[in-house]
Amino acid sequence: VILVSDQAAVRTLTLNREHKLNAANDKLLLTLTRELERADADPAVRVVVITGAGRGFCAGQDLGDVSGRDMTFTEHLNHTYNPLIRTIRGLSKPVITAVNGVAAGAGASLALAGDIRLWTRGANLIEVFSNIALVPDSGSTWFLPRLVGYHRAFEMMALAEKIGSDDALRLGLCEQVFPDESFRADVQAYAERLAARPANALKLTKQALTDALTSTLDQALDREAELQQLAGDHWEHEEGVTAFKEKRPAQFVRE
Ligand code: LHQ
Repeated sequence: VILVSDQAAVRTLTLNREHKLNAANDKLLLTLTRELERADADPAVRVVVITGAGRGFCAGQDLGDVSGRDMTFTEHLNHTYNPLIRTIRGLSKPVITAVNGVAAGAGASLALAGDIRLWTRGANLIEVFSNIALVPDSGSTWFLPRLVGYHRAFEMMALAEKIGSDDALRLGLCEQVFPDESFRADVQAYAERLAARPANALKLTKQALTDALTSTLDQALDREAELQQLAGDHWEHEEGVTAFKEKRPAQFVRE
């Protein structure tokens, strides 16, 4: 259900249930979470890409796989989706969601959960939950109002209309849009560019920004002062300053 491939320092995890637009079942969600943890622990990996096989990114919960299940909705979320989203947001390495096609329901939440969101021109996102009279889950209620504000988030959730890549870029739901034809290569090139950046500084930046999303300015200033010490004590910082003085590119990747 998850294809794992490495190229340069980039690990790509591909959701692989193409026939259902990569709709998620428990096995897919638990395997993806485990693979993210493995990537985090692997020193050869500096960036993780999550993408989908075929023409879809992820159509959310597999609706053919919910009837007769022995878990409540709450238990199901706590068992599968919530650990996945927590793992992405807590990963010490940048996670790119490479949205290659439709991202619906919990698949839309997954698309939004990346640190960097790269879309194909033809991709779209639907907060589809209200079509089946459910509440947006897997972090959508947290991510979306922070990106577009309460009112637009409510409208997207209430009407479940498709948001195309032009609107996604304008609304801040993605960082870059690439042509469909060259998408995989463009994502890989972008990921390698990110992989060359100082990994420790990026890890601490992710922590600082994540904490700041739910903190006061005072708390953010304290947190910056604390994390800056960790960044400043790391060899990456010395390398950056030395490279600047020597007028050469910094080398943040050490074998
Ligand atoms: C699918 C699915 C799918 C199964 C397409 N399941 N087969 C919920 C419940 C419980 C606990 C936890 O959390 C959640 C969270 C959620 O994610 S709720 C939201 C669940 N997702 C949906 O409601 C989305 C349903 N799908 C759609 O609305 C459309 O398929 C979209 C808009 C995603 C794509 O539309 P099209 O591009 O027109 O493709 P399609 O509808 O023709 O789908 C292609 C195939 O994929 C088709 O199968 P078939 O055998 O006819 O070719 C679909 O049945 C299948 N598929 N999504 N979620």
